[in-house]
Amino acid sequence: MRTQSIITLEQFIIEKEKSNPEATGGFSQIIRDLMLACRIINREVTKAGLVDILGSLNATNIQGEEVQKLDIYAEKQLIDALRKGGETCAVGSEEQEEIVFLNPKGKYVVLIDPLDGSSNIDVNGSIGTIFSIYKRISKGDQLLPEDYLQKGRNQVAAGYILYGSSTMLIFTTGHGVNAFTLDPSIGEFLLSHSNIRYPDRCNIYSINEGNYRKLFEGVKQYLRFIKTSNEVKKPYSARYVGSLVADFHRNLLKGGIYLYPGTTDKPSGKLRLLYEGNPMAMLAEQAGGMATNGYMEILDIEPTELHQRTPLFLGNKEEVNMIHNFLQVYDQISQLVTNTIGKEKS
Ligand code: P6P
Repeated sequence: MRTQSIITLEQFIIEKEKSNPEATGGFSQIIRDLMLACRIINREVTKAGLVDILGSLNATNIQGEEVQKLDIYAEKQLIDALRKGGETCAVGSEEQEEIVFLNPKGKYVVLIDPLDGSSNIDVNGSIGTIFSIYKRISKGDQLLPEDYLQKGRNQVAAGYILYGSSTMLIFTTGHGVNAFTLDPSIGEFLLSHSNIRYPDRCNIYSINEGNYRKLFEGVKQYLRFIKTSNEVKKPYSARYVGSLVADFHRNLLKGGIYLYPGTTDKPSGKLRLLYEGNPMAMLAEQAGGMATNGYMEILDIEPTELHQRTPLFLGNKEEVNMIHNFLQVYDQISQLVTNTIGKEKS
């Protein structure tokens, strides 16, 4: 897992570019653009407690969530860097209701969650930037919905920057998952974990159990099973930071499952498909894991809206399949009950 020789992100990108005969350097430029922005974001995140960058703008974003100043700052850095880099046609962002058109000559479309987990900002919790990169499909000067409403299976790359006890970039281009840790003394991201794979066993479950009463029965029964069944030889640990990037990263390295299911009041759940579900699903699959909405793989969902939500089950493949079994059994039971009641009433 840990590499011996020092390899910088720049060296890694150049090597990958050389090994790809079709590479034009455009994709490499986008990674450089994103990393420039994330270095600047990291600088502000590390001093957020000192500078009056905290506190909300007393504004809410289109999700109806209170916007922290750092959200806006992060998004501006990312969009400015992608615009200057010249390779990005358009950016979709959690903070922007519409797609942001940058350059008709750009060959790529980038979807971002500029600062995921922002409710952790003013409590000094880990937060992250999530990105998802597609090749543009249409050829004309006009961007078309087909360019940014693509299935996650079409992603050319996906990743996140975790602003935690250290600052790390984790990303994949479809050939495994690699992690680069920022060495602040030289300002370089150094390859620190090669070809990350989920451990065989799922040791951790991550869910906001405050939503328990609104969960569907299949998820409730899964949680009861892992917490109380004698069939479970080694107890799970419950870990939930409230930041998808932090919870995903820990579960990837230690073996775990992240659940943000649909609920009785919000059947589509909370998380966004295009800039949370899809990038994390690509990483999970590339690391030998699995990501579904409880019934189908996230990467096969055909998007219809920029900010559409999806239930998310993300982590060890066997654990996700176990959850599917609980969902299927209890969906059948509830259907049976509904049919029986229907017959009795008729
Ligand atoms: P809750 C952050 O707002 C986020 O999108 C994810 O990063 C995180 O896992 C989840 O929502 C937390 O949501 O409802 O548990 O606070």
